[in-house]
This record gives sequence, C-alpha cells and structure tokens, in this order.
Amino acid sequence: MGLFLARLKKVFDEFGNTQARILMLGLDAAGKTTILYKFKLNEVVSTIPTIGFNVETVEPMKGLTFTVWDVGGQDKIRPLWRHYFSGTEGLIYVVDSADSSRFAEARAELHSILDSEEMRGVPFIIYANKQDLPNAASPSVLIEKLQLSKLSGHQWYVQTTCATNGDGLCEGIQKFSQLVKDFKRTRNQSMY
Ligand code: G3D
Ligand code: MG
Repeated sequence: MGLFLARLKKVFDEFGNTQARILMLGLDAAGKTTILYKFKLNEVVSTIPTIGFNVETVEPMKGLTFTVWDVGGQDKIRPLWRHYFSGTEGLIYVVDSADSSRFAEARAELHSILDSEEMRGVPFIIYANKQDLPNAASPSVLIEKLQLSKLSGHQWYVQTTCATNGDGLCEGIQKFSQLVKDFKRTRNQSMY
C-alpha cells in the first residue's frame, strides 16, 4: 500500500469511530470526483441519478458517509438538497483556487448552503484545490473572496490541496474530523 493510502486509512480509522454524515459540495470542475476517488479505499462509489441531480456516495468506513454533488445554477432542483442537508455533521467545500472568474459564484453557493436551517452550526472545511496551478489563490485570498468571516456560527478551516496528487487531503480530513467531533459533542451536550 502506498504511503498516501496508508496515511489516509489511519485518518479514516480515527474518523470512523465518529459515525458522521458528511457532504462534499462545490461548483462543477472544482475537483470533487477526483478527491472521492482518492478517498475511496476500495469502496464502491455509486452515482444515483435523479432528475438533473447526480449524487455520488462513498462510505470509507462503516457509519462514515460522504455524499457529493455539484452546486451552482440549478434552481429547480435546489429544494431536493434539503433532504441531504438534514442530519449533516460536516461540509467539505471544494474550490478551484485557480479559477478566480468563479469565486463570486462559489461564495454565493456556499453562503446559500449554510443559510439553510438544516445546516445550522455545521462545521466546514474549504479544500483550496488545484494548488499546483501557477495562478492558484492562497488561503488568505480565498478567505476574503469567499467572505468566510461573515459565516458566523460555524467552525471552519481552509486547507490547500492538490487532488490529482493527493497533497493536503489527509491533513484536511484530520483537521475536519476534529471539527466534526467537536460539533457532535457540543450538540449532544445541548440536547440534555
Ligand atoms: P468535479 O467532480 O468537482 O466536477 P472533477 O471535478 O474531479 O471532475 O475535476 C475536474 C477537472 O479538474 C478534472 O480534469 C480533474 O483532473 C482536474 N483536477 C482536479 N483536481 C485537480 C488539481 O488539484 N489540480 C489540477 N491541475 N487539476 C485538477 P479533466 O481534464 O479530467 O476534466
Ligand atoms: Mg464530479
């Protein structure tokens, strides 16, 4: 097993105890499917086509599911998203850091997703993907362009990644799993 997969497996083993429902969203071509394939660890990636809405799922560990779809410009099917928002315990939002022409669209989608009642308090990580490209924006630029400081009430973190070679994916999941665990703990405490 390669070093990357060995490391990833360790991260998922730790995360696996958490039993979490994770969404991975982002504009088309951000790199989500590439990331899923890096993550899949011999599990099946299924594509469930509904009307105009392709949902990919992967379950790297029992009880840990990643559900993935493209966001952006699909007003008709947006009401269907709520079904998947409900019960979500963490969001991975993938951005093409080299495509500044779509930062505004990426920002609008992210804010709209987190505005949803079902996503209240859910922590998120930004995968600032395609860092191998020469014009890739840095985390500080993305924090400003995506107006992350306006997203109060959510814990978040920005991780630089290159999905094609795997750089940053493990570190990101490690940080992310901590945010998800904290979220679940606080939520459980507030239930009693
Ligand atoms: P999506 O699932 O979010 O729509 P994909 O995005 O995973 O299909 O990726 C879209 C394209 O970006 C793919 O190229 C993929 O190889 C490329 N890509 C993904 N991550 C990176 C990265 O980190 N760096 C670079 N340079 N390219 C990346 P193709 O050519 O297959 O469309
Ligand atoms: Mg895809």
